[in-house]
Amino acid sequence: MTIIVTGGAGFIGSNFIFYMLKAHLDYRIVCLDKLTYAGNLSTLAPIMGKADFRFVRADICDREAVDGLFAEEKPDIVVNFAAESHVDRSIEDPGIFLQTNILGTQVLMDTCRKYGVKRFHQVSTDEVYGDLPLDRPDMLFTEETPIHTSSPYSASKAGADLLVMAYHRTYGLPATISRCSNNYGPYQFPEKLIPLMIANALNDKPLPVYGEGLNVRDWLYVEDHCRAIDLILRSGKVGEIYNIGGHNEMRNIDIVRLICKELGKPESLITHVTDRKGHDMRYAIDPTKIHTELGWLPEMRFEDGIKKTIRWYLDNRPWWEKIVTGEYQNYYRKMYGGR
Ligand code: NAD
Ligand code: TDX
Repeated sequence: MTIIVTGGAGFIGSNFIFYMLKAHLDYRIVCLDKLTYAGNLSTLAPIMGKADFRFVRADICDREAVDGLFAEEKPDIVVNFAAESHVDRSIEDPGIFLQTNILGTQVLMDTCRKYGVKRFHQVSTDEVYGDLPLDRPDMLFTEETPIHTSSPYSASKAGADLLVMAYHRTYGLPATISRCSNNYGPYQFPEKLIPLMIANALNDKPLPVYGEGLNVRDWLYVEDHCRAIDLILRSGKVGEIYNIGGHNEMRNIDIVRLICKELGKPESLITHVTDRKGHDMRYAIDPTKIHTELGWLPEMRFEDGIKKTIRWYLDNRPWWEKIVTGEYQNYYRKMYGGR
């Protein structure tokens, strides 16, 4: 079994590769990644040179490179994690989001058709459903919730999802889609809420909470997400969409306070800054379908997962310090300077 994993040098993709190599000793994984600012080859260092793993640097939008790799590897399955993934960056510069997230997905699917790939899995997000009101805890996103996007990022992911379903219906592409809630865990790039707050707190820097910090996200430990995708690949039905989430809604401000507490840092580091444009209020996934049809349930409790994640950032300082002392400083100044 050969699986091409795109975007495998990023946060969830790398965790997925580690998970799959451990769970299936007879699988071969080929990682295709462009190594944008978010891709990090050092993450994959422990498996580089292993017989069941290969890394190839390429852009999913590069038809020739993608075709060449498929011709060589004849993959059974393609799992597409490759994406521009940060909402704030999409607000600053949407173009690359449309390019990679939509057109890159098209290139992958065209190539899957050409080589008769048995499964194309698109890793999507709950953000395609838009947001939910804070005062309606009974409302959750199901697979039937209409697409209703807020940011260029979520619109680009929704565009890709629509294209995947169109390729399935028109060409019979054996495709599946998963839409997961916010992930946290090791190897997450410190532009996202949890690792950014951990890194800033450890450096005694201000903790920039957008607006009042009352926005709610539904957090899932990254390994639970990886296990769900593995299950969809093995038992999911083609043409189907599966929501993934663990009923773990938290307000941003409460997450930041918890990080302060765990690290023994004062809450006076918390600084309320100008809100994100078009900021989604609340995400909450109804995972009934994947639970009843595939038997998936999250295994990591948030109380344990957040401690484990903080411990990982404490134990792996060189991994994120190399990032935050580089080009990231320009990004940080641009996004947060005078905000
Ligand atoms: P990430 O930004 O950490 O990693 C993205 C990876 O894709 C990087 O390694 C980058 O180099 C690579 N990449 C970007 N453009 C590429 C291109 N044109 N060709 C090849 N590789 C390219 O992202 P992540 O948080 O790991 O998210 C992975 C996927 O999961 C994305 O599709 C995202 O939309 C989705 N998702 C993320 C979350 C979350 O909470 N992080 C939740 C739900 C869904
Ligand atoms: O500095 C910050 N301050 C802050 O208050 C940052 C970076 C974020 N926030 C807020 C904005 C959100 O309400 O925290 C919340 C989480 O923000 P992000 O980590 O940027 O995640 P989000 O916008 O929710 O999107 C994430 O989940 C869905 C991923 O980045 C997406 O790739 C995924 O699809």
